[in-house]
Amino acid sequence: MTLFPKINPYDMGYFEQGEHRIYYEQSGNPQGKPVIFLHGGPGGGGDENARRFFDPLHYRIIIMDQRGCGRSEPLGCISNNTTWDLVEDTHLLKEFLGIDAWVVFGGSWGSTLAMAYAQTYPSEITALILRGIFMLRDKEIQWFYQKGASFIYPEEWQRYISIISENKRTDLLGAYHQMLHFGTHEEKLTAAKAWSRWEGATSCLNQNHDLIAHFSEDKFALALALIETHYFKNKGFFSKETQLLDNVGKIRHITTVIVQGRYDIVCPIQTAYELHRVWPEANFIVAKNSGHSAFEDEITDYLVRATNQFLNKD
Ligand code: STX
Repeated sequence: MTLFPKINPYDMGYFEQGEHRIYYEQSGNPQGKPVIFLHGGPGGGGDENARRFFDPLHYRIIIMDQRGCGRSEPLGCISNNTTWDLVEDTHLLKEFLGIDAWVVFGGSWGSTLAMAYAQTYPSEITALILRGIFMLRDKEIQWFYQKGASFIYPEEWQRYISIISENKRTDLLGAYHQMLHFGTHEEKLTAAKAWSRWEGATSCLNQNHDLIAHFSEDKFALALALIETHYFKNKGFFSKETQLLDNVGKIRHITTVIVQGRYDIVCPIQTAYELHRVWPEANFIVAKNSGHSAFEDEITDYLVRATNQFLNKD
């Protein structure tokens, strides 16, 4: 299975929450089965390819750009921007659209948010499709931003650390956070591009130059880097780092597919495996020739199979 053809939304709009204007769109079939796409990062935003995981004849496809990113405004705004704000936005959007319950589809940070939302509002969800599991625990942040992934992409790592002075490299997240949130405009932009490139360069098993270029665009890089460092510095605003694992009991009855790349360098399979161990009811699929991205051919195939499969059940 491959992505569905490009389509345009039949409805686009904004809803306001305090200083935030949050973008949403609907495409596909207005009478179809509702699905919400939760994008990654946090701070990655949605784009036109997000629509393409769902059969537009049978799905009502809803995409929301989370606070501060994508087409939402103000871009990069981190005030009143926490996991729990995004959970409420997701819930409010569902109410606003007059939907009782929907399929929730999320990869990477989108999987984190999907689980946080599901554990808060389990009755609002008909099925879950999760990819590249991320639970924002210290060891996951350390692996990707401090030591681990560095051993696999040493040349990209060199670029990532090069903008941080040597005496600050024992805490790269802290140093980036400082530059991004308290630096000059120029420092912010330099830091944002280096931060974002690191993620773009490590997301696919075969380096994807279009993706790296996209991650390096000023606006995209700024939103991603500002919001990610804000969330990671605050440990995802979870009360305890095992919060999502500890609360699997609230969602284990929901039909769930987990798709995980064996060679995911951004969100290593260890995390998905730990989730699977406490949630054996979920269908755990390992894509054995893939990295992190939803656009890895094999991962796209499993994801589209899952969205098709859920059209036949209710
Ligand atoms: N961030 C993982 C994540 O959620 C640590 C993610 N990785 N890339 C993305 O999200 C985008 C492609 C959405 C930017």
